[in-house]
Amino acid sequence: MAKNAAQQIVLDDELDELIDGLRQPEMMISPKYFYDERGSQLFDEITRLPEYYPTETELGIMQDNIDEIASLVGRQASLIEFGSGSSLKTRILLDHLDELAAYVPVDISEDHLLQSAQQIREEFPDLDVLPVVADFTQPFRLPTPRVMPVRNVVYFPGSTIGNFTNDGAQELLAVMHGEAGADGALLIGVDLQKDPAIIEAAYNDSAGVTAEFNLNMLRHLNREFGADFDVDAFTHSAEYNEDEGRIEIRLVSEQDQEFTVGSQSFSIGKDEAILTEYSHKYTLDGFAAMAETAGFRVKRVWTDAGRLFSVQYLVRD
Ligand code: SAH
Ligand code: AVI
Repeated sequence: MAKNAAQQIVLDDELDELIDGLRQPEMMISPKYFYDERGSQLFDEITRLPEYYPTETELGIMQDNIDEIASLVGRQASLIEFGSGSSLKTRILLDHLDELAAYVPVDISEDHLLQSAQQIREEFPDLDVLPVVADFTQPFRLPTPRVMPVRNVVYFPGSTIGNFTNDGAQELLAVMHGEAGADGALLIGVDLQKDPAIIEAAYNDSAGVTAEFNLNMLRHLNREFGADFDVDAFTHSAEYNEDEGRIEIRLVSEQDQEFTVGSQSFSIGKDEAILTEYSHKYTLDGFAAMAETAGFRVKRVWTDAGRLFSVQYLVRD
């Protein structure tokens, strides 16, 4: 389909950002490029893997504590979800929240978002579902619900916050602080530090789905940005960096090779890598300090018995 002028400007800006990342001392590509339609499907597959503990654990925490969560959110809130994907955990909220004013799922993966929103509309016919296709790291406009909300509650599950550097996470929390407004809140999933073996297994699954998810980014860039990556000449790597408390995901080049993105050429040597994702794991104190810098106070933390994951309710100071 032909791009309109506004879409072309976004693509040109993204191309500049991609090229800038590949010119860094360590080549890097933003994890937002994982999510074309196939990438969103692969992520859904990841959530069902036996090694990938975050989704099942977060779902359990939500189910165990939904009455308290619902009473904190209160009635007639507008629920604004950042990086909503398939809105899996959201259904627990939609089933229990009182007279929700609107559900606003925000995601960069357009087709996947619109399909998920349509499914939610069918399951919850009385709900005002207002999907927004946007990169939430850039300014975007929120739609106005039919009914005036009592408060805005931003929902950010999955520990997607961990995919940002600490500075990036703080900036994003500050944006959410703004979206929440005076009486609003942030309900957020935050993955916790634990035995590195458990974490490394989650990102090196035996079925190879995470490897496929990582490599699919190159297919996405080949299709959307005229890149010419040889996908078969890269392999997946995921290692836990204990000092930084994060998984670092890379695409490692199997040979000396060249590739182009847009009109720019790049060389990469055998065993050199492109960084594609961080996934930070937090301590409760470390996350609270970061949230406070963005103007939030941690009102309530729920965890599972093994303290693998947390769901937190943050209010504005
Ligand atoms: N919230 C879901 C999905 C998490 S996967 C869950 O907890 O299971 C991360 C989601 O964030 C994907 O759907 C992806 O498309 C979206 N995403 C990643 N970076 C984004 C960005 N910069 N702007 C908007 N959406 C983004
Ligand atoms: C979306 N995000 C929180 C996932 C994570 O665990 O960091 C993305 C992911 N990457 C590899 N596996 C899952």
